[in-house]
Amino acid sequence: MRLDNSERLFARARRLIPGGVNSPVRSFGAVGGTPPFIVSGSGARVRDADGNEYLDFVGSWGPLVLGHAHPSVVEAVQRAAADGTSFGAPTERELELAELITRAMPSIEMLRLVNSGTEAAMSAIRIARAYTGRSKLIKFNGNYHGHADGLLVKAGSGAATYGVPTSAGVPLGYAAETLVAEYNDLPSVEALFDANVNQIAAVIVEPVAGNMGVVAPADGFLAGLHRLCDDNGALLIFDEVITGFRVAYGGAQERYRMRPDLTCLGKIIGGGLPVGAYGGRADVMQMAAPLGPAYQAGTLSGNPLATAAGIACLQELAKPGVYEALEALGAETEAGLRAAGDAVGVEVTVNRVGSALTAFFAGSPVTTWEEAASSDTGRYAAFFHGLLQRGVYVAPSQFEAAFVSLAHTSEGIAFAAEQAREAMASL
Ligand code: HOZ
Repeated sequence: MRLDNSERLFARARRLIPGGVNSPVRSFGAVGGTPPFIVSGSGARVRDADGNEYLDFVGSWGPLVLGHAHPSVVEAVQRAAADGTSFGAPTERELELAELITRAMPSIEMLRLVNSGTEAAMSAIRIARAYTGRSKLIKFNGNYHGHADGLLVKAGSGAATYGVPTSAGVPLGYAAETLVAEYNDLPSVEALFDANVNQIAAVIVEPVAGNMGVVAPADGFLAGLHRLCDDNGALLIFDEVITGFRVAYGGAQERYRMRPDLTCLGKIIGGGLPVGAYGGRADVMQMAAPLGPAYQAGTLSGNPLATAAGIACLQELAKPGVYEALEALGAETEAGLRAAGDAVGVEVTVNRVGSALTAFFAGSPVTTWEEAASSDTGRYAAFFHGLLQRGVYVAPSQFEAAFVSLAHTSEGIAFAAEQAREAMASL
């Protein structure tokens, strides 16, 4: 496989853009080599600047549940663009998208549209602090909630990939407001509440961890979190940027029958365009300006293109049978990866929730960040390149998820499983 054009583009990009990329994991730092520069995507496939084609399991890191360039989404964006790309004024589409979201997630009584998951998490936390009059926040080791100051503490995803769990440039005072518990470990949360009585505004959690690789919540973990929050006067925030409209139409909160106080959503509700949202209990959301004293604003919030794409995407996802199909395709992918490992005697632990999954190069179950972090990342890097050379594109980091879309087929998944077997055989 030749990457001559991508190499040239990467060299040019590195002169102007830190690491040549606009988001660290894309630089392939964790796996080595040159990232293919993508020129187009259609359905489950992407094509790079050298004409190589890949079966894509990154799906823009989750939002493309319908696959690339889905006709309904493309048409909605084209129509919206013809009517103007930004007004910085209210539009009916914002309302339509808000209605779709609140119908899907009954815990969201009111919401605000923003531009990214980072903004959503940052704003949800501000609202929680305004509502409770408290400043401290509990997050989980290996959970990622975007790159706002104070959230880059023991963050998973790119931060974990590059071994900088807590970013430079975050004032110590901000970081000190963030307390870190262990995912799937209620006693670690209880200990923090006990040590910080009446100081904790909120607990923020990825209900299914996706940014340390996929790790499902243990039985009773999410309900236990809500109980601890209620007992201690704190709010529970679900970061459903990855799981919302992915693991069920109503997200992880539907799948695990939860009703968080606040929810953060991201790219999926824009069909892959830049968008985010935070919402939840009306009494809490009324803290947001102009109703309340917590300020948050944005010219591009509720942008016409993003809302048009989001409405088209959610309408497709609301059709009967969608989540059954995703579940089945996810299960086939899981089975294929397990069979590949078994066939060649490579130990892999495959975690899956619906159509999101991770194959950890670990010989035992992965239920916590510690266990995820003990995976053999060198093996993952070799596996990654083995797949890429064979036309299968997965995340260039052990600590991310693979996503199956409705555009994937059983034949495609069988092909990917065969490539996985060959890639594992040559490890
Ligand atoms: N680590 C991010 C996803 N969990 C990467 C996002 C991106 O590079 O677009």
